[in-house]
Amino acid sequence: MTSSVGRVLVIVPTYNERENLPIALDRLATHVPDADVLVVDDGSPDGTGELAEKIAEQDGTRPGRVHVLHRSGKLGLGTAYIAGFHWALERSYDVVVEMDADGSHRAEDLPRILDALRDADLVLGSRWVPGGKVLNWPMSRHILSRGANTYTRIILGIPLGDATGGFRAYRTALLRDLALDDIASQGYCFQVDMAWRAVRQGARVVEVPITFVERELGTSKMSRAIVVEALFSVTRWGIAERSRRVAGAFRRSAG
Ligand SMILES: Nc1nc2c(ncn2[C@@H]2O[C@H](COP(=O)(O)OP(=O)(O)OP(=O)(O)O)[C@@H](O)[C@H]2O)c(=O)[nH]1
Ligand SMILES: [Mg+2]
Repeated sequence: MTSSVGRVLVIVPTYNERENLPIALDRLATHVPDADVLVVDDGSPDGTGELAEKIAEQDGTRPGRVHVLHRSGKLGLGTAYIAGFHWALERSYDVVVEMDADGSHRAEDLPRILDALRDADLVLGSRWVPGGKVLNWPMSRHILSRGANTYTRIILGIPLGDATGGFRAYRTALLRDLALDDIASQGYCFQVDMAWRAVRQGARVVEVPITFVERELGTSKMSRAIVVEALFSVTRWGIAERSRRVAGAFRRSAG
């Protein structure tokens, strides 16, 4: 439960991850035994939520390690994380980690991410910094992810290699400062939105290289709608930011 950065909660959102969840929870127990885990399941038709309950009850590693939050149906990744953030804040965790259940985010990379949080408020597990890797992706996914991150970096003017990635750790003190209930973004857009809010808040954001492994079991929930949402929102935020800067420059030269 406690590490050098304090009490850690790993939030694992799930929708139909029955085959993957037990493996992910085992790997977390091996590599970060002190971290608690909150599975946020959206009424998965394949019974992931019930399986998570069973694991939470029978987990022999440490009583109270695994918790489960059930929601009524598929309400989206962004709101699953926001519900998990509130759960963590109500229980006074010091650190919250976002992690997929599908094996793409490796628990063995988490100790390095948590170490980096000693001098940061937000640590991004990054595929697109030196040392970062992606295994088993077709060229089309490489192009999409790298293109999305280059576009985000240019249009928002933020120096981040991987603002769309979903393996990251926040100090809960930072989460308390971000207006969580204003966030409507989902999918990739949710990740960019959170990073962008953190940067504007003046938070210390650090990137640590990770090895991202494409899922082997279950099915992806990524959709064209998620990519289109991200493209539109990032463009809108970029235009709003530029307008703010231009208006600021005018005010300064007039005053
Ligand atoms: N609770 C909840 N979890 C979700 C929802 N959508 C996706 N997830 C989970 O979020 C994590 C990431 O989803 P993926 O389907 O792997 O999406 P992705 O990683 O963007 O796409 P791939 O790279 O194709 O795997 C997985 O653990 C999913 O089960 C949702 O609406 N609610
Ligand atoms: Mg995935």
